[in-house]
Amino acid sequence: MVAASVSRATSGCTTQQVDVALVGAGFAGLYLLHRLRKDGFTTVALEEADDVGGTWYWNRYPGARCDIQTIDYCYTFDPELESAWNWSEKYATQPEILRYLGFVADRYDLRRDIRFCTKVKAATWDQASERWLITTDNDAAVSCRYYIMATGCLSSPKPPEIDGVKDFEGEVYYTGRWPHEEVKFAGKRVAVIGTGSSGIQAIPLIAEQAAQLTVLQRTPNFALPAHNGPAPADRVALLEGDRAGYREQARWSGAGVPLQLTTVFSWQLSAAERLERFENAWAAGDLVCMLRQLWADQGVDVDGNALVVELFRDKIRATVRDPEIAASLIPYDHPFGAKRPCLDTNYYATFNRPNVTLVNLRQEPIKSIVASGIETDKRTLEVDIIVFATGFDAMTGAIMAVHPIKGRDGKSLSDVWANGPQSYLGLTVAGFPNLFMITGPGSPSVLSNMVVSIEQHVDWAVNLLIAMREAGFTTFEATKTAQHGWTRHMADCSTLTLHRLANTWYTGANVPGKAQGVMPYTGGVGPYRGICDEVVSRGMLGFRLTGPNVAEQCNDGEIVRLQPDVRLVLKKLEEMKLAPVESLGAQGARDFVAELNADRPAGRPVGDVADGTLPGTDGPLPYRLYRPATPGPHPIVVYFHGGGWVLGDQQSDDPYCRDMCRRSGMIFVSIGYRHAPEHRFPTAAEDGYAATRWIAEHAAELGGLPGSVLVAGWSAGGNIAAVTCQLARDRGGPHIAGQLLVCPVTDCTFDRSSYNGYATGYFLTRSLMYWFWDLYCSPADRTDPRVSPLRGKLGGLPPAFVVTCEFDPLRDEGIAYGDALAAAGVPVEQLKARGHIHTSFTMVDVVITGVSGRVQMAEALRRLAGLPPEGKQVDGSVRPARTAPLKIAAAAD
Ligand code: N01
Repeated sequence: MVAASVSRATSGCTTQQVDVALVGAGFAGLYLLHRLRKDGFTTVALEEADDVGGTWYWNRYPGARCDIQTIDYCYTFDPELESAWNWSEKYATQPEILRYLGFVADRYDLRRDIRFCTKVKAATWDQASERWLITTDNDAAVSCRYYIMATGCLSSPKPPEIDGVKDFEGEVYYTGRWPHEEVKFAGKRVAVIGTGSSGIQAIPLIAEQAAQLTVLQRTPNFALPAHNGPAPADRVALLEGDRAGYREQARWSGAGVPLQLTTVFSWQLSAAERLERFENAWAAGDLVCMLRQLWADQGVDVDGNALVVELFRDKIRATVRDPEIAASLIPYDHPFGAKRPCLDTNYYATFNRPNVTLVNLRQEPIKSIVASGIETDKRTLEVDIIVFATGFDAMTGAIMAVHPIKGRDGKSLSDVWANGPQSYLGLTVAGFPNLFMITGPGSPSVLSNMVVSIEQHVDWAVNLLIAMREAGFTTFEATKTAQHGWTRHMADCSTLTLHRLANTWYTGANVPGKAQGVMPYTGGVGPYRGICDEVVSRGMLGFRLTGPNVAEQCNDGEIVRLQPDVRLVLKKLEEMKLAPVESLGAQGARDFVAELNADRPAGRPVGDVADGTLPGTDGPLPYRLYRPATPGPHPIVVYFHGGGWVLGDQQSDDPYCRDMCRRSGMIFVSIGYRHAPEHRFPTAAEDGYAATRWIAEHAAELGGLPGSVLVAGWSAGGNIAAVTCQLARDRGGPHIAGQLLVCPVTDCTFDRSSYNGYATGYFLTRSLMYWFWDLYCSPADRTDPRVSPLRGKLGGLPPAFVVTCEFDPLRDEGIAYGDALAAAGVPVEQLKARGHIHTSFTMVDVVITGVSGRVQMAEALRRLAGLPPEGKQVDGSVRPARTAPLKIAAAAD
């Protein structure tokens, strides 16, 4: 290890010289200091407080506890440390956690490198020396090669934004800066402002002591009982049975706790089964369990979430005796989990106490604090003590608001982040070389078990520093391309969850004037870890590395270009190491697809599903009809499934047909056209045309609007839909009002760039397409427009909506068809789906990011059918708004 040294800076002050300076001595700072010292870096930690603990040093308010079970909320880097410490409770109190952190500091002799009572005043990058200069309010400045912010996500309390606090003559306390001395509430009239996690933990205990407690609530929150006590025996047994396995599972989980996500959807469960699941989670007293184990759609779909919300409301009504107070405590404005839910002990029951009053600030806002108490616009509440539990300037507050950080060319981080934080991996920022943030904005951080995320960040950052040292590099910096890509990936991830639907500190909405956007990474702890590892395995993708005696290295690029859920699907498939479909033979491939379909999530309910047959050219063809729940008659969409003219049947795109039927409000009739190799070209095309004609002629009998139909299809089905339009035009009908072509096959040329660029690795492969073509169509027939519609005459065809996916071999021929239709004067809209693959839109409820594409497809079908947009009646009036319990669903629509 290189000893830290002290030098004279130009100003004449002594400057401490170290390899690494870090700020903060909480969970992150302590582990960082330990790792850096162990790996031979001279290090100093700067800490404003007079002892270790970070958030657990400052948040000493009554009732403060962790809300992730303590056996999970602790360090795991050293098995000996794990066996040297025993937690006394399922959720440890603040004093116990603080003792633990003190114990860790002593065990690894960390205090000697921590400068306590030292606040950083400024951090400035000096390009010439390639070092950071850190000035402090206490003693020497620090010159370091690397600067690491381990300042926590919730450590900068937000001002209460209420006038007159200074005029108050009583005592004022802030939960985030609680005094070390005991606060005596006995006999006092106390007001608590704020009902987030801090307020909800403190209120029951203050109520037990105070003469009178007034709770001032602006927004009600979801809270579930902690049921504290000893750690649950089953969890302990799991941990003790295989400690390493348990910890590893947490590291690769969604939230940093080894709990499996449920795969059952709400519509697969009866109301009684849903209630049972909810009651089990309620009894478990575990936030992660309640957030992830009820049903698979609870965190991604507003309707699935509304079912949880309703069960919460019942619990509150059952606990709080006064129905008016209960009504005020019921959350109404956000999906469950979109805002951080709370873990409580007797919170709701506290409002049954005679000495507790709830003031609903939505009905009587605070005007100001006055000498005797709090003035609302209805009255003055006279109190002796005011407790502000009003929260934090989260995620960015402690990084940019606390002290100026100036990077390359003197640019300040506050300016760079003026419109919201941008980072690469939530760890680094372009323009700020050699700066790390531990659990910064852009990483899973507050959406995870913080300790698991902290350990991952610390290990990743220190491992990079070691690798750089070995290779002779002295600076690292994220590139703008990489950072831009990460910002886009963050936005893609946030469309997967419901966080964007709530005004919370996750989005910066709690701080007036703060730029808004979902700040934590919502893609999950395990996927995030995988991405960080991939950055390394791809040669530090997105980083520029320099050193005095080595050539600069920069593998520029974006680490994730696929949609997040598509990426996970592909990873899963890769892990399954499946044989290529084309190697299975036609029947083997059909069996395989049937097996895959049997495992997929069930499709959503629609009004009615009916199977039938219709007369084809050589005998009956089966079909499946999906009818909306709304009263008919409805326009009919004739649908052709995908499967390369070889695989699938009228049921094989069942979830897609159900989804589109629900979203468009139209009847979908999926056709069981005949397949190759038994029935080669042009059977599928001719079956498609015959079925369309018959359905158009029998529309009224099927419950449809007579006159015309629409056609739609995916992949080879898109090919049949396109061909059907050409045949209908040339053979005198039926009238087709519009065509929806999703990733269609349109041509027999295989040399377009997408065929080559995405030949393998994106589900549909080039060799599978070759196989399909060979089975369906001889080379001599391939230029026939009945299989290569791009080569046909395109004028006079129905208006089209053409969907293509970025990572699909068929992308370019789909775009070519859309362009050619437009050139021929056909009205065309194209949806080019970024980050998607060939199967994205039919993997309903697996590829959640496909929703917006399907919404656009449904809207397009309605336009093509001459229907008003969803939500508007035919007469132009808007459908009545949904009633209160479905408010969330309405917001998400
Ligand atoms: O802060 P919050 P917190 N006038 O922002 C209200 C973690 N934590 O300290 O929702 C009136 O959640 C505000 O109202 P509104 C945990 O991650 C963990 O409680 O903005 N009211 C809200 O009710 C948590 O989520 C534990 O309308 C005002 C409250 O104050 C995070 O820290 C324990 C107001 C603030 O709630 C933050 O929790 C504690 C105003 N001017 C905290 N300004 C554990 O158990 C704000 N409010 C581990």
